[in-house]
Amino acid sequence: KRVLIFDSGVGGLSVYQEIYAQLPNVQYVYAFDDAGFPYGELPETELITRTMHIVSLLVERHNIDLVVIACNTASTIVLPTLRSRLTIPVVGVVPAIKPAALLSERKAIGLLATPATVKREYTDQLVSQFASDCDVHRIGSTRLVEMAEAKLRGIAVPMKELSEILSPWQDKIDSIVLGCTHFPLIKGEIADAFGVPVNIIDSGLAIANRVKALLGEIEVRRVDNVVNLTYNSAAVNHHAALNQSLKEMKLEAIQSL
Ligand code: DGN
Repeated sequence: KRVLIFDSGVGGLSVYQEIYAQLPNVQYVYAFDDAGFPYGELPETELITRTMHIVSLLVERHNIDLVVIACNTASTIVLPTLRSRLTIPVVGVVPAIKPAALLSERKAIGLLATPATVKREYTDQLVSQFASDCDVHRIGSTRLVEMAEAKLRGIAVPMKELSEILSPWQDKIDSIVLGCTHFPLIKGEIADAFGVPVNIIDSGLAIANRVKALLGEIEVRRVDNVVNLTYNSAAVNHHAALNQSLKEMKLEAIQSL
């Protein structure tokens, strides 16, 4: 069985790791649109067009059985269109507002995501459906996405800057939702920068469980070699540190579309 995992950058690797931990024998194609990065700042129409184009092309080219849109920014807007266009299951990643609201004792949670995700109507719906009894504070930050990207290229997270970004939440919340797939990659740094104990919740495990359940229902089509690739990745190809990080995650071959 073949699973395509797609994001604008390396964020989807946090989701890939969770899925791989549960399903090590599945073949994975990891693709990221580094030419369109960062998605958190793209107009919605462009985001939809890019995602549709890249995902449809890769599904066909690599005989994909299931797609994971490992990006909250894209999932909160393209899933209906993508599902109507593709015949295979499409799993999306959206902010884990519901578990956070259930876990929060103070009924005060913080949503950390991209500038686009914090403003999405879909996010408002999640909040009113699952966290109507909570104060929900939102921070939309592209800097954090850049920090996660840089970390995988061997650059340490600037802790002072991270603390400043999180400082409006000091004493206000007891749970943080990582509503961007890049952020689990810097979860430890986020916890340290926050300074006081806080629940940190992401969607990775729930997504892995969903993929596992769906794959059980899919008939095996064929088995051959593992293919991994990146989209439009000229810059990435030359990045030794990132290549090393990918290698540690058992993603070896990198090629451009
Ligand atoms: N990793 C993506 C997400 O979960 O929203 C967004 C990253 C980006 O392109 N800004």
